[in-house]
Amino acid sequence: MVPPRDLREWITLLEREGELRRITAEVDPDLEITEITDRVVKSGGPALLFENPKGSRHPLLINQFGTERRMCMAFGVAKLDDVAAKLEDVLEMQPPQGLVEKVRGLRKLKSIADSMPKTVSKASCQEVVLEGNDIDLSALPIQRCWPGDPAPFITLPAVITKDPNSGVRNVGMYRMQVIDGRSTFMHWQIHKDGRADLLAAEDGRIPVAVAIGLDPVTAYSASAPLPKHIDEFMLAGFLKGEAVELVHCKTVDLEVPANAEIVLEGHVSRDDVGLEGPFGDHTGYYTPPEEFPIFRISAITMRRDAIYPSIVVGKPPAEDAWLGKATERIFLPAIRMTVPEIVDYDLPIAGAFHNCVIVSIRKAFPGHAQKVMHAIWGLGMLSLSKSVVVVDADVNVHDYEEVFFRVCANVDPKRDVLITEGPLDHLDHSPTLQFYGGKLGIDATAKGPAEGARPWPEEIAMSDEIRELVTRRWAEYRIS
Ligand SMILES: Cc1cc2nc3c(=O)[nH]c(=O)nc-3n(C[C@H](O)[C@H](O)[C@H](O)COP(=O)(O)O)c2cc1C
Ligand SMILES: [Mn+2]
Repeated sequence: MVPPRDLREWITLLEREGELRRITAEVDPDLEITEITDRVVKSGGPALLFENPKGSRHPLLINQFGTERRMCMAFGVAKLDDVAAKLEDVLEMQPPQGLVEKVRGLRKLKSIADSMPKTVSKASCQEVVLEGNDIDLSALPIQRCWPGDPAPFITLPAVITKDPNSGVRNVGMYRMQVIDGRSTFMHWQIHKDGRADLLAAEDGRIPVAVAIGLDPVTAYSASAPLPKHIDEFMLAGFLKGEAVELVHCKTVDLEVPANAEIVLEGHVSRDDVGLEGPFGDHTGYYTPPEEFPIFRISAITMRRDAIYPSIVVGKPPAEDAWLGKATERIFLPAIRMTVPEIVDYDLPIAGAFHNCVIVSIRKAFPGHAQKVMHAIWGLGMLSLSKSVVVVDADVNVHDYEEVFFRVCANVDPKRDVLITEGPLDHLDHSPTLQFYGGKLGIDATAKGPAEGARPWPEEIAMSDEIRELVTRRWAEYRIS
C-alpha cells in the first residue's frame, strides 16, 4: 500500500474501503455539521463528505482521520508502529560493514534525499486564482463548530511560513477564526514555530500561505511537533516515500503543495492584532478570547471544484485523537534516541495529550524514574506535559487498568510523588498563571533499598509447569 497522492485519491480509497459516506441533504456548516460529526466520531463511524453544505458550492470532508484503521490507511501501513519502524531504521543507522550493508545503507540515504520537497511550475491548486475584490472566504463552507464560537473557524489548515533568518520553512496546523471575507486570525500559540517566525521578522511582517485539502500524510505533517529547524514537508516526503511537490505562490514569496485543494496567500504583522476566540477547544472547554495576529489575504487559489476539509475538536475523544496517536507512535524512535531506556509511552486521549504521559523504562539505578520524568519535561513539546507516570519495562503502558494497578500498588505518595513546576500548554486553564505551573511525577516502578524502600515483594505468577498442564487439560474440565 502506498499513501494517497492527493485528497481526491484519498476520498476514492476511503470510499472503496467502505470508510466514507456521501451526504447529499443540505446541511448547515453552522453547528449542524458538528453535531452530526461528533455522533459519528464517538461511535467510530466513517468519514463524511457533505456534498451540499448550506451556502457554499464546495463539498466539505470531515472525519477523514477519525479511526485507527483510517489513520493506518492514510499512511499505507497495517499499524501505526510500522511508520515508526521506518523512521527508526534511518535514525539508528550504523556505519555499514560489507557490500550488502553498504548498498542497504545507500538505499536508506536515498530515501532521505528523496524526501526533500521539489518545485513544479504548474499546479492544480492554481486552476482558479482570485485576487482583489474576488477574494471571499464566505464562498467556503467554513464551520462554526460550537455554540459559544463567535465566528466560523478554518480548522484543518497547513500554515506555511519561513524563518526570516535561516530561510527554513515551517508548516503548522493552527486554527484560523474568520474575521471577514479577506481576513482571519492566526492562532499561533506561544510555544509554536509559526509565531517564532513572526517574532524574528525585522520589519515585524511575514508572508504566510495556507494550504487546505492535502493528501492525508502531508496534512498530518502540519500537526507534527518537529524541531524548528526541520521542514515538516520533508517529514511528509519521507513518510510518503515521495517528495512533496511545491509550486510558487502568486502573491507571496512562499511555496505551497501543488496538490492542495485551496490556498490562501497573505501576510501577518506583529502590530496588526485583535481578540481571537472564544473557541470550543480540544481541552473540552472554551478557550477565552486572547490577542492574536491577523492574517490579511492577498489571493485565494484553488482547484476548479475544490473540496474543503474540516475537523471538529472538543471534548475527547474527537477526530484529532488519531492525529495525536500518530504523533505518539511516529515520535517514539526519536525520543528513544535521547532517552534510550524508554521502552514505550502512551499519551491518553482523555488527557488531551499534554496533561498526562505514561512511560515504561528499563530501570537501572536509584532515581532512574525521576531522571526520565525530567528528560520528558525537557523534550520538545513533551516538555509541556503536566503529569508523568513512570512504570517498569514489563508494564503495558496502553493498558490503563494495569497502569492504575501499578500506581495504586507501588507508590508511597510521600516518597514517590514529585511535585515541581515548569512551562505548561498555552490552552491549559487549570494553572494559576497562564503558561506556567505545577507538574506531577509519579514513580510507579519497583523501588530498591537505595531509594528508601523495604525489600520489594515478589509479584504473583503461576508456574509455567501448571499453566501448561491446565492448557493441555482444558477441554477435559468441560468449562468452555
Ligand atoms: C486539529 C488541530 C488543531 C490545532 N490547532 C492549533 C492552534 O490553533 N494553534 C496552535 O498553536 N496549535 C494548534 N495545533 C497543534 C499544532 O498543529 C502542533 O503543535 C504543531 O506541531 C505546530 O507546528 P510547529 O511545531 O511547527 O509550530 C493543532 C493541532 C491539531 C491536530
Ligand atoms: Mn515546526
